[in-house]
Amino acid sequence: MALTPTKFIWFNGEFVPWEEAKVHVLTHTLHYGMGVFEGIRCYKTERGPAVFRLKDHIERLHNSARMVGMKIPYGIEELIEAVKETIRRNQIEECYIRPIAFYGYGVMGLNPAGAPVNVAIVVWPWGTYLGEEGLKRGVRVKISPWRRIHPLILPPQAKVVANYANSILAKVDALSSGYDEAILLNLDGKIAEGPGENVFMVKDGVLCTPPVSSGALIGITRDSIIRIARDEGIPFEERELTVDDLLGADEAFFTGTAAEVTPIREVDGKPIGAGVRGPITERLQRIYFDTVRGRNSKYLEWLDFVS
Ligand code: PPE
Repeated sequence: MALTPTKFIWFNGEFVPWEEAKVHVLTHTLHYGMGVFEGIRCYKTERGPAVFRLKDHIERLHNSARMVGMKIPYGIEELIEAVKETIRRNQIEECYIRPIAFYGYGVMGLNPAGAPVNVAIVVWPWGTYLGEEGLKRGVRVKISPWRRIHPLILPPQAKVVANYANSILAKVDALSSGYDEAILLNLDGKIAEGPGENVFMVKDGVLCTPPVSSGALIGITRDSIIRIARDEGIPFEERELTVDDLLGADEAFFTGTAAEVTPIREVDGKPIGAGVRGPITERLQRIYFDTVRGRNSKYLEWLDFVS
């Protein structure tokens, strides 16, 4: 997706002009993929820009780093403030936020010891991830020939840069086969998640999503949807799901910061339910958008107002 630059990038505690936030070609993470990142959204609300679940995202960034032995030289509170300041400096009302911690220039070879841990926070306007049309009508997905990384190989619960090589293979394969998105199965053939989204389905009024043990990231949107569904009295189960379960579902959808709540209307060319956005999906989607845009007073604690 093409980028729309903003003015300033927070880079190791300083604001630098967008064009000047550069790294050396011997940046360790560029070669070996060991880095951690987050994806966060800030929405325009009546009370000004608000970041959705900012603390949860920054905590997950720190957890991801801890899981792979990387030491982020900035604390949680410091990074929360840095994100808000980056939004203020760029005078932007609605944006995607990408904090990344990576090993910089200084050593080569696999051992990152001695390489500086660099942190950057970038914000830019980012529209719908799977298209405006996708939000309304749903997307067409392909079950990927690539399996989700197994926890014995790389940690799926951490947002590690290297994990996304797996996601890119699945995404590009799905797009080149004429689909909008992929779903990856784990090594046991159970549904894990999308390349950058968690998966939900509805069967006979029951909302289901695979457990983290199936290889899914503990999505913050996933968690928000589970909480909203519970509050709405929608029965919910976390259980292992097969492709067969999904094909037999009445409704299915993706969740993610970038993807928000996107209905899935087709899997491997077969319609899910009526092949349109289902009623429970639509209801959860509506509540989610009202929540992130500050129109739902019930979940105000999830919003971090910037100004
Ligand atoms: N699984 C994966 C693998 C994943 O990357 C994401 C977020 C999710 C699930 C959903 O998690 P959450 O955002 O906390 O609800 N993917 C990010 C990156 C997307 C990208 O293309 O870059 C995102 O949505 O920001």
